Formats: sequence, C-alpha cells, structure tokens
Amino acid sequence: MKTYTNVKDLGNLNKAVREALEIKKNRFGYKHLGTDKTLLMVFFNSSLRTRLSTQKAGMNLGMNTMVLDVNQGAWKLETERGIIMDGDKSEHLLEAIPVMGSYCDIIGVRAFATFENKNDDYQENILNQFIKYSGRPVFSMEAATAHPLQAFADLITIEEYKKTARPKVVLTWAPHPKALPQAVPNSFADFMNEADVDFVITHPKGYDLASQFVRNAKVEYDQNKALEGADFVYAKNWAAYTDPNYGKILSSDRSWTVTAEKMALTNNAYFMHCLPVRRNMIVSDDVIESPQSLVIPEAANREISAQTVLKRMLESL
Ligand code: AN0
Ligand code: CP
Repeated sequence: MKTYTNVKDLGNLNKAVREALEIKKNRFGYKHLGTDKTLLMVFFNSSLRTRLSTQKAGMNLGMNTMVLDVNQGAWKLETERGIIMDGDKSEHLLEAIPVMGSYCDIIGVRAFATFENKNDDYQENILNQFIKYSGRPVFSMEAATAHPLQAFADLITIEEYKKTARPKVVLTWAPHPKALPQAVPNSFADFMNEADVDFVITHPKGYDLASQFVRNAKVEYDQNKALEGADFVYAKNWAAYTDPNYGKILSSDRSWTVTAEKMALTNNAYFMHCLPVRRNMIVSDDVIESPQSLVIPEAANREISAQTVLKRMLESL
C-alpha cells in the first residue's frame, strides 16, 4: 500500500477487517516488519488519539517513530507556490516535504480543512503535496476531507459489536459551538457505503455532505424518524458543505443532541463518536456513560486500524 486516503486504498474491505481483527489478537506478531524503519507523523493540527494510537501502532510493528508538530517549534510553512515569501513564513512545503521524506520510510499527515477555500480543501492540497514530493508512502491522519483511520476503526468496532448480519447504522449531525470539518462524516459515509449495513444519514436542511461521499445512503431530515430501529447511532457535528455556506454554522438546534429520549427511539442502539466530544452539546452525559456507549473501545480500535495500514505499507516497501 503506497497511499492511504480513502476506503478504496484498502481493497477488499471484508479482508481488511479480518486482517485487522487478526492483528488485534496478535499485535506484537509483526515486529520484524518495522525493524530499522522510521515512521514520521506530521501534525498541522491538534490530536490526542491519532498521535498516540498511530505511534503505538508503529511501535507494535517494531518501528522507530518521530512526531513533528508543525505549529510548535518548526518554521512556519508556506503552502502555495508562486508566493513572494516576504511575510512570516520562513520555509516552503516544497523543500520541507522532501527533507522530511529523507529522514523516514513512511509519513502520516494531519492537515485539516481551513475553510478558507473550498477548492483547496476538497483538492487536498497539502496531503497531495506530501504524496507527490515526499518519495514515501503517505497516509492520512485526518486531511481536509477525510479521516480514513477513524472510519476504518469505526467499521472494525461495528463488526465486533453487531448483533445482526446487516445492522442499521445512523450517522446523525449534532450541534457544536465551532465550525468543524466534514472529514469524519465524509469518511464514515465512504466506509459505510462499502460495508454490509443499512446506512442512513440525518441532519438539518443545509448540511448535506458532498455527493461523492453520500453516494447511495438514505438521507432523512427528520432525526427521530432516522433513529427508529437503529442498531448504531454515530453522532458528529460538521459545518455546512454546500455553497454559499461552505464552512458556516447554520444551526445550533439543541434538539439534535443525542439524549436518552433519542436513544429510546432506536433498537437499543450502541452510541458511537470519534472523540473529542463536547458533552451535552453532541451527546448527553447519561448516553455517553451508558453501557451502550462504544466511544472507548472505538478509540482503542484506532491502534488497530493504524497498525493494519502501517503493516500493509511496510510490506510494500
Ligand atoms: C476534529 C473534527 O471534527 O474534524 C477532529 C475529530 C477527530 N474535531 C475538532 O476539531 C473538535
Ligand atoms: N478521533 C481523533 O482523530 O481524535 P484526535 O483528534 O484526538 O486524534
């Protein structure tokens, strides 16, 4: 595997999940693959889970791991070509990327949407420059439009907990005080559309996701209706995607918060969220603390999704 940016990079998805579950049972069994190999993780944005789980995954595989926080201690980076660099940015990505590539064997990149320019975000300008200029396999640790390590961990979690062959999975928008990217819901949809689930997306009008991610999912604007009979409820906030509101908050309607009343409409559903989560905005205390809440095992599976991707990248070096 040379790049990991979306569900297609995994090939056969059932096979990928089976491989992940094998790795979970034997996570130190592949140490030989990463001996004397170096993983570099480059963060343009904050992280708790991605940083720790991916580093742990690399260590499980015997790799050396290095982390660069671009905004803490590195030179400020220019990302656009052709700019006269007379401002506060001391270095260009076009030099920084091949230099970083020269010190490692595999690179992970986190670079969120900036919401400054929809085209730049949806063309994945930063991630694609790493793919083009680093000379190394590159994986997304949440880029502008996708968070495939999260969605892979989510699918692994659903496989572990599902009670029927084809569970009903509902992705629901929920309110949040800040404008958040579409990366997590995009990737969740990308994966659920390829998985054997009955997939429904619910959100207030105006929050439609990009059609290349929605694909054949059922979109239901009535949250209560969408939740009926759900086996898994996956909550997430995102800012508007469609023009002219790209990156804007259109609703702060707290009736969309996932509460015990909402969960009572479901088929005793499991609750999922990628974390970090704002309690009593996205989800009530009692729901996230209930026995049906999967947020901790879901986060734990981030180590497994990352290890599966890194293992495949090491095998292709
Ligand atoms: C980020 C987001 O919504 O994309 C990261 C989630 C994994 N969340 C926040 O910035 C709060
Ligand atoms: N879920 C997730 O990616 O969390 P972090 O932003 O803490 O890495």
